[in-house]
Amino acid sequence: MTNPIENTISDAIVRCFAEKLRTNLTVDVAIVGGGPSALVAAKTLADAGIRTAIFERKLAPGGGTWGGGMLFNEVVVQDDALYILDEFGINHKPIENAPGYHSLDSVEMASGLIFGALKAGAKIFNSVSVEDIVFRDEKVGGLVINWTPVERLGMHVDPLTVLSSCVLDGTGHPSEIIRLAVEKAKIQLDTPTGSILGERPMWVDKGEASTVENTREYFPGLFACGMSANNVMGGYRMGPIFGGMLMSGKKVAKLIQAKFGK
Ligand code: 48F
Repeated sequence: MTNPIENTISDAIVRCFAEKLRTNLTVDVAIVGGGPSALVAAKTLADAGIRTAIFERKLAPGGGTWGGGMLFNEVVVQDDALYILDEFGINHKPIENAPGYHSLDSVEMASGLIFGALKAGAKIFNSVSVEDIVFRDEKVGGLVINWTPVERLGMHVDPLTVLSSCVLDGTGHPSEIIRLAVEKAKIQLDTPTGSILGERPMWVDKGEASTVENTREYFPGLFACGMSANNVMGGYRMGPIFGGMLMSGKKVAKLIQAKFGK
């Protein structure tokens, strides 16, 4: 009997997904969270030939990009970061009364960053939550993952693991992975207290600058970018301006590339 189409579709989906996950159970860089900084990092790393996978809790990657400012779906980017939007082919226009600043459609930015990262060869696993890290011989060695619905429903289901040479925390404001590393692996971070300093309130230009400054390796093999990095180092928040996030993604990718000699 020939296989009915219903079955062929299901078979293809199961086989293709299993192959995608299986070939990404060991990667060079495992990124947690698919916000703007992580997506820029993923494209830059993949362009350099570094095997990169993003694990994103939500169904739609893009993090805090989609909603613009208070659901007005426009965001702002500064001159310095325009070249990154151009690399992704994302449109922008100057703001008349604010020299050096540009506005763009937040939906185009989110979808453009996702598409660019995928096209460069990074893989994205959505609806996957990272619930722990692999920590062997005092080294961060990968991620512990589970389906988001399992996490949300509190189901008692054991996770799977992904091994990687580097882990990048792109989880935004809560710095979830660095927090896990501090609380469960008891690691000393490369910060003044050895722990997470915590985000400070809004101060736009300071926050933008500190997001890039605070983007770095906090423990061998464990990096943070975007708002996660800012939270770890006690930087200021900045709201719907995204140049710092994009430049943070570029910076962390370059730091990781240097580790791989690429
Ligand atoms: O917060 P988020 O957008 O990351 P970002 O690159 O950008 C911050 C800005 O969007 C905005 C801002 C700009 O001025 O302040 O907030 O720092 O995205 C973080 C992503 O990580 C996912 C989360 O669902 C979101 O999409 N995430 C967080 N924790 C986990 C996770 C986890 N444990 N496992 C998987 N994904």
